[in-house]
Amino acid sequence: MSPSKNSKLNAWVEEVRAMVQPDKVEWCDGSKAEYDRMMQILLDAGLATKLKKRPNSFLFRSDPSDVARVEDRTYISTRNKRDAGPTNNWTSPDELKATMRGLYNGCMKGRTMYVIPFSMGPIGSDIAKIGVQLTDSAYVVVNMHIMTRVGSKVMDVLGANGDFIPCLHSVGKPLQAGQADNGVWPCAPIEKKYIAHFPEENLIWSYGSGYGGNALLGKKCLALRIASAMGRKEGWMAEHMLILRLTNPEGRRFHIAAAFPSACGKTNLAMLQPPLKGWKAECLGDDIAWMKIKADGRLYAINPEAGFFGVAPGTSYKSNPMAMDSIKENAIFTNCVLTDDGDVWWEDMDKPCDHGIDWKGRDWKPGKEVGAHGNARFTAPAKQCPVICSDWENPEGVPIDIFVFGGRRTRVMPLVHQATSWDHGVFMGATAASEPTAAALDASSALRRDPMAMLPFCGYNVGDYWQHWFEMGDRLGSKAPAIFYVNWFRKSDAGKFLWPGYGDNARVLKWMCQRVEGKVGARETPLGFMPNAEDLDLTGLSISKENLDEVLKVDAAAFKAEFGDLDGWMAKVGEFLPERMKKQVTEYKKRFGG
Ligand code: OXD
Ligand code: MN
Repeated sequence: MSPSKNSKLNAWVEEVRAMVQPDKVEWCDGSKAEYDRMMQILLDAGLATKLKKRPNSFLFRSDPSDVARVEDRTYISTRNKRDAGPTNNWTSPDELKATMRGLYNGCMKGRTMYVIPFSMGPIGSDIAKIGVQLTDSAYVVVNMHIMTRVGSKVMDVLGANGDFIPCLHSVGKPLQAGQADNGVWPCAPIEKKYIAHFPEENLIWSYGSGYGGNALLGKKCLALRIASAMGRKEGWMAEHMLILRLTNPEGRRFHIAAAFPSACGKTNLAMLQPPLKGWKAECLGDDIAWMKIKADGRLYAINPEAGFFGVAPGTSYKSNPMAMDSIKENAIFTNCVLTDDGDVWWEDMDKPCDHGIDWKGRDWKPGKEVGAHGNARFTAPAKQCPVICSDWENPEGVPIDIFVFGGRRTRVMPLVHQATSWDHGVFMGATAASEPTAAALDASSALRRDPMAMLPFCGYNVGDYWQHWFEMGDRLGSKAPAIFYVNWFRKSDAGKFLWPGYGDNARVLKWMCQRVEGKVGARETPLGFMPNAEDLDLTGLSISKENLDEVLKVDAAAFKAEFGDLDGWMAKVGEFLPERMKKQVTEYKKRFGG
């Protein structure tokens, strides 16, 4: 029996039930008892292992074919192809729905269909949105419990007539009578996986994967792809950004929202602890920011998520002690090593591991093959982070002072530069780039452009997205956040990092805050404003003058050599390129004298 009085919800659940034909339907209430019951189901199915060393924590191993987001199988399905734009896969809604209906037909046989009502954002906040996910995966239910706000309170807000975003998900592996998963991660083969978004009707259909962003539909699907398209229509922004509060010794607070592509240390920056006397940093979110202009004309951000779904390899007490402390208990691990004493391990954790079971379930010793998959993950409640900000659930959000963009570049791009205007900042975000691999030292190799770190997440035409950014700037006027671009990853010719990174990145953030206050110097360069060495607080840091000069240098010839790559990127957006972006490109080249 449905506990919901919402007729739209009840009708949709019934329509899906008739199509997917589950053995039963269960409505989730988000309680601890429910979480424990789901975990027991997963333990009984041989999919979860309880960790002896971490209270209430569990390890999962996925199928080796189901380990990451599947960008090639991800669609933005709009009536007109132009509305998905040049950076998204597109198929018409009629065609995609017909294909997917064929797959969904009877796909939950032998399984339970769970109905998960969830809120992205503090329940009842005027920036928050309600979603309802239907899924046949208990693994998804427990992860959604951590990553979103699930349960009865959401149903109260939804009431009889409230609106919600329907999110349909199936692992695509029906069971025959008497068949069980028996320790085998259920999913469908790659050519049957579809992660489909219908932004014109705020609808998500996902089929065939049980992993991360493909399956936890509140995150990338709802909070970025669908929300970005809603934000454009409704005049707000959904961005792939961490949110951080820095407080200076005088007690002034600065809120920073920063966008980096995956694997650029976003979670590390979100939880950074400054080595600077009197400065304090608190985390509000590590992946997504929803931002709205409020009555005072400023841009306010909330973190729509309730947990962290972080990349495990590389996370250590050295790189991110606050993340390590966040996952001491009540955490879910996926595709990590199981150690002999019943804990988890991954590459570049602080202490070595000499024996265990690897992510594929095989006996493992360090050697040629890694023990944890490169995209192994932890799921942990945000409230367990020791430096979570007291305002992280404030329904009003926090006023953003600073936007930061960046990418991973071993060459050319200096440590930091500041936009001279909003439009210039939009250009910086739009042209953000990483080198395709750490080894790509060849100047001719193409850059991977990742505009505002939204390449895989923008739910509409990227040209329209940039226009939306320009228009938000017009509305914000003098109250717009200052915009900066950083690169923590410069290396010497010998392959050594030139800048220490991690907590020392706070020195760069301090310069940004002081720029906002008008308290620190800068020099004007063709890239924008940049610090002189003496403008950065380097107290207690040992960095050679040579390295410092190198990371603060603008190598005009190297930038000019990349004009062709820039033109290629702009040509990709082609006819959809806003006039204001064309103007930025022209001005940028002119500043370099080219
Ligand atoms: C993520 C990603 O998982 O950006 O956050 O890929
Ligand atoms: Mn992300």
